[in-house]
Parts: sequence; C-alpha cells; structure tokens
Amino acid sequence: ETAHDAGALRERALTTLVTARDRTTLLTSCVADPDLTAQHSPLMSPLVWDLAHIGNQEEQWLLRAVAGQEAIRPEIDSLYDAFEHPRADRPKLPLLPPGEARRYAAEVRGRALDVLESTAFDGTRLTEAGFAFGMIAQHEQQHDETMLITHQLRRGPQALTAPDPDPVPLFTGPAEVLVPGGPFTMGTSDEPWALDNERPAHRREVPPFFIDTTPVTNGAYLAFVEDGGYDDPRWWAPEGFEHIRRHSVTAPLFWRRDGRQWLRRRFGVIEAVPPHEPVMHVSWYEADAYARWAGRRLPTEAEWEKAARYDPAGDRSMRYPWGDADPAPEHANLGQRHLRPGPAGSSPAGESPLGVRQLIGDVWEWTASDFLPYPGFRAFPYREYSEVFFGPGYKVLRGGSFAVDAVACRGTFRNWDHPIRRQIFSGFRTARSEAP
Ligand code: AVJ
Ligand code: FE
Repeated sequence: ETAHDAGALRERALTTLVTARDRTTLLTSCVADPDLTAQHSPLMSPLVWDLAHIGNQEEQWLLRAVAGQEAIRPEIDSLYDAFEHPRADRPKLPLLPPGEARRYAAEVRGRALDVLESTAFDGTRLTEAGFAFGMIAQHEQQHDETMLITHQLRRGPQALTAPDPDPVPLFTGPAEVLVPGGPFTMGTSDEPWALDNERPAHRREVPPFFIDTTPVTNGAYLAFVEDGGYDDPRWWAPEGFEHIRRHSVTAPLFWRRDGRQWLRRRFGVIEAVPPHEPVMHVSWYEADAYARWAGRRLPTEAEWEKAARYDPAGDRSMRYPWGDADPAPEHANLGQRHLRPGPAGSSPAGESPLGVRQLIGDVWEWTASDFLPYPGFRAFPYREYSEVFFGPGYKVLRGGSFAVDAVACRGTFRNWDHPIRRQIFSGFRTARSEAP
C-alpha cells in the first residue's frame, strides 16, 4: 500500500473507533451507576458487563494479537468471555464496578490508539487494510446495539432521547417488485472489513420472485392480530405455535391493548402504535406466521441479498442498494440518530435499482434461512465469531436496524438469532415466488 492509502485507512480506523466509544459512553452514562450493574432482563447482560467486555475484546485483539502486549488484567478474561457465562448469570459475577470498568476500557483504548499509529496495514491478514481495527469498531457498535436493547427492556423513566425521523408522505408506490431470475454474486471477497461469515463471494442461482417494496408495517401486522392470527395454528410452524401458547404471546413485544387502542412502550415512553412504521420486536415465528396468513412467505437470505445488491443494468452486485457509496443519512436510518424506524417508504434516496426501499437500516429483517457458512468459508480470526453458531438453531436477519452503525452494516452483512427472539429490533418483509 502507498503511504496515502495507509494514512486514509488509519484515519478511517480512528474515526470509527472514536465514534463507537462516544456511543458507548452515552449508553453507559445516561443512567446512574446502579442501573449499570442491575439486571434489567435475564435475556441481557448488565450494561457494565458490555462495557468491560468491549474493552476486553479490544485488549485481546488490538493489544495482544496485533501488538504482542502482555495482558493488563489476565484474571478478568474469563469474566468477560461470552461463552463461559450465560447472560442471565452475569449480574452475579465479580464484575469490575462501573468506575473500574470505565478506567479499564479507557486504558485499553489509549494503548490501542498508540498501536494504530505504529501498525503497518499490509502485514498479516489481521492488520491488512486495518481489518483488526475495523473488526473491533464493529464489535463495539454491535454491543452498543445490545446495550440499546437493554435500555429498551429497562423499566423506569426515559433516559435516552433523539429527534424523530422526518415525516414522509404516505407510501403509495407498488406493494411489491419483481426481482428477475438468474445468478447473482452473493457475499464478498474484497470488502476489507467484511467479517468471516460474509465471505467468500460466490455465484447463486435465484429463481424470479416478488418482494415487498417496504417492510411490513404495524398497521398491516395489526390486521393479522385482529384477525385472530395468534389463535390459529394454520399459520404457525408447530414449534412456534407451541412456544406462543406456552408463553402467552399475543402481540409484538412491548405492545399492550388498551380498550380499542394499541399502545407500546418505547424507551420508557408509552405511545400509540404508529400504523405506518415497520413492525418491530417480532420473533421469526411471528414473522413466518404473518407471511403465511398473508398468503406469502419470508424471503430466503439469497433472495434478500439479491433484492438489496443486484443491479440489472450493470449485471453486478453492489455494496448497498443505492450503489457503492458509504451510507449517508439520506440513504438509510442507521446509527441511533433516531430511536425508531422511519415510516414505510422513507429514505427514497436509498432505494435499490429495482425500487425496493429501506433494505438497509430501520429494522432488522428476518429471512427464511438458517445461518450457514458460504461455500469456501474459513473462520477468521476466531471460530466463536460465526462458526460455532452455524446450523438450524439460528435464523438469519439482514439489513440492520436504526440502532446499527454504518460500520457494521452493508449489503453482505449477516446477523443471526434464535427464532423465538424478539427483544431485538427485528421486523421483516414478505416475498412470493413468481407463478410458473
Ligand atoms: C452477530 C449480533 C449475533 O451480539 O451475539 C458480539 C455479535 N459477537 N460479540 C452477538 C457479537 C461477539 C453477535 N451477533
Ligand atoms: Fe462480544
């Protein structure tokens, strides 16, 4: 690489690390310290665990793996190993208290910025194009989204505020678009900070299909609820129906019926469910059931990516629906600029060549697919990022939510979770095969 490239990469790495830390600081200072150590939900870690885990991962990868430094506090590694302690057990661990966790993360960061200054970006696979720095910035942003989920689950008064997305005219475009059949390139081999599960690029044959122009809205989902959708086993995968019965699930998480109105709790504030906003906090089972009720189905992961990346004019896959440019605010609702998705039809500048909207940002979108490796997959740099999760226990989500930062979001980015999960910022859109 030329000195210019290295300088630009170093600048980008610095900016993304600083952006992530500013967000982490906001999420861990907008409530009092006792709220950082509290268990707000057995589904989540105490916020102070995420904070020190962010620092510990940064120490392991940037200080130890890249720079060969000795551990600062080797005794804490196992406390912050996500595989050693389930989330529900973490409040009982001898965690670093908030002040110590902040000091630890700050010390690691200070050293990491020194490492960034002195590391060449063309050495090992870990440092090539600044990968380790990009991976750590993405890791911190992913935990920032996790912490935002914890804030949503937290009881008590509002701690976070943000302006609402701009209002948009009611979307009156076509409800679905046809994606032509044929092969396209899925995944990537040349996106420098793409994670292991997005690699390598490979050709996929995708038969023609229709996909919703926008995510499914609260209003559309409410019709399913009011039609008795949660009481009718015809719409549900059997294990999904059993799950909603056992746990008395009758509507999206955080929704409550109040007479003839539906209310929801959103970051400590009760509001009427907004009909034109994408539905959120539904499980894969709920998304799958809605789609069947509507006479449709969830898109496969390959269909989703083709809708998001395929440019018929150039017969190629782009980085994002709008092209190859990094996301700007007009393209997508990302980065916790707002604390909710935009109404259906938002961000016209971000639409795909085929006219599909809001593929990136707003809500994560469940796909029909299990989380599986692409042909030629190689775990990098550690098996526990992706490989140990491959299999039928996890469904793939695509596109990112309003809570995802641009550094951790692209047309190839893959997220995954158990099909019962719904505390995440999850929505969906539906598809159907073109009639033969
Ligand atoms: C990709 C969002 C499923 O949060 O479990 C964070 C990301 N991996 N630390 C998760 C991750 C290790 C991961 N997800
Ligand atoms: Fe992590």
